Amino acid sequence: MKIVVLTGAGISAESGVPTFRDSDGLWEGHNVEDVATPEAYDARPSFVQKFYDERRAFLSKVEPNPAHVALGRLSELLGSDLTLVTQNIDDLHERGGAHDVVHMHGELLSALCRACTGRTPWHKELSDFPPCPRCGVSELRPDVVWFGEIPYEMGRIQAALMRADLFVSVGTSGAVYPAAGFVQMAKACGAKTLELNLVPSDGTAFFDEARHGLAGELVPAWVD
Ligand code: BV8
Repeated sequence: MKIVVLTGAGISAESGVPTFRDSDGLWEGHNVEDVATPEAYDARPSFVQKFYDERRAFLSKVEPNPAHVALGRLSELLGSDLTLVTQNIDDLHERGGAHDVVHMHGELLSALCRACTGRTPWHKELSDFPPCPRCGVSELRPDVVWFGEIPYEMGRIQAALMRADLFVSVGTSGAVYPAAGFVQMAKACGAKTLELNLVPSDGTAFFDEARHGLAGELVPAWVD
C-alpha cells in the first residue's frame, strides 16, 4: 500500500505554531507580498530576515503533537511506501519521528547562499548577514520557497502521487498551488483521497472522504 501524506500549517497548530490564514495567523499584520516573495526580500532584506529569524527561534519553544508522532509511527512502519510531503518549514515532523520528510517549501533550519547556492543547516539569526560557511560571501537567505519560486522535489512528489493507492491531506487550507492540486493528480491516477482538517478546505469537494476536527485527534485515529 503506497501512501502520500501532504501536511500544512494546521498539523502544527496544536503545537502552538501559528497557521497562515486562521484569524490569529502569521499573515495577520503582514501582507504575504511583504514577507514571502523574492521582491519583498530584495526591497527589505532585514525585515524579511527578521520575520524568519523570529519563526526559527520560536521552534525551540514548541514540541511535536500527537499528529506528528502518529505520522512518525507510520513512517517507521511503512518506510519508503510512505511519502510524507509537508508545506511546513518547521522541524516538527522530524522531531515526531518521521524519516525522509519532503519539505516542498523549504526549511527554517536551513540557509541558502545566493552567491554559491550552497545550503547549510542553520539555527541562528540571518539578519546580521553572516558569511556563507561554504564560500564566505554574506549572501545567506532563508532556505524557503517564496511565492513565485519553484517548490522543491516536485519530480519526486509527482512520481509518488502517480503511484499512490491513498492520498491524505492534513491541516491545509488548499489555498496554495501546486500543493492544492495534488489531490486531483492523485485521484486522476487512481488513488483514494482523504482530507483531515479542522474545517472543510478550499479543495474538500475533490476528496472521496473528509473528516473534520483537530489533527491531534484525527491523525492518530486514522494511523492506528
Ligand atoms: C509556484 C513558505 C510555479 C514560506 C509558502 C493564481 C492561481 C493559482 C495559483 C497561483 C496564482 N498566482 C500565483 C500562483 C502560484 C502561487 C499560489 O498558489 N498562489 C496562491 C496564493 C493563489 N504558488 C506559488 O507561487 C508556488 N510556486 O507555483 O511555482 C511552479 C509550480 C510547480 C512546478 C514548477 C513551477 C510557491 C508557493 C509557496 C509559497 N510559500 N510558505 C513561509 O512559510 O513563510 S506558502 C504558505 O501557505 C505555506 O507554506 C503553506 O504552504 C501555504 C498554505 O498554507 P497552509 O499550510 O494550508 O496553512 P493555512 O493557514 O492556509 O491553513 C491552515 C489549515 O489548517 C486551515 O484549513 C485550518 O482550518 C486548518 N487547521 C487549523 N488548526 C488545525 C487545523 N486542522 C487540523 N487541526 C488543527 N488543530
